[in-house]
Amino acid sequence: MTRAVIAFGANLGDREATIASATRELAEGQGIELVAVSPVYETPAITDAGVDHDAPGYLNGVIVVETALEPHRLLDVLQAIEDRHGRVRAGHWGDRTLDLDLIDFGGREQFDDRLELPHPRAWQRAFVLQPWLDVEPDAVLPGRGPVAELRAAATDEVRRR
Ligand code: A4P
Ligand code: MG
Repeated sequence: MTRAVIAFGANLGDREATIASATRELAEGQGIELVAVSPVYETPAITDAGVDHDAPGYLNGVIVVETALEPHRLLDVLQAIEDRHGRVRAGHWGDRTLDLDLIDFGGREQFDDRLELPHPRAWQRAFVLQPWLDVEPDAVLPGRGPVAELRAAATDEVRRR
């Protein structure tokens, strides 16, 4: 079994309901055991142009799992759950009903056209680092360092719900 950290984000529709059912679906997945679900944070949308206070706000958090799956198979599961929740891939960093990103997979570092580990932007995002820190205070992001230090340096706004 490998410990994996998954970040969720939603800024369209009934965000709480989507996150609750996505968490349930993940927990029911073959070869996946839920370890922890973080508190949820209200965060302003980050776009290519920076913070966009006019876009609908996000709910963000992380889910820690133990899994028997290989990383690509876990990504398949995450994308299937996104699709079931009506995710339309419209525009880079566009609004979405549900985004599930694989942040860390047992400390692995790997890269191909479908999957980059760890997630390349997690290290600078308080909306990922803060909830991760809440559930794993000693976590380390491979190649980047302790999550606590990265969180202290991140400047995007997160507000606990
Ligand atoms: N992919 C590669 N590595 C990974 C990984 N570690 N986890 C590939 C998940 N997917 C990975 O993702 C595009 C492709 O990335 C996938 O096909 C997968 O094979 P996507 O989910 O279809 O599209 P995306 O999420 O729009 O792209 P991207 O670049 O991953 O966006 P980000 O970086 O996830 O940013 N603001 C707030 N406040 N909260 C948010 O959650 N999220 C985003 C999305 C922007 N602004 C936000 C938030
Ligand atoms: Mg994504």
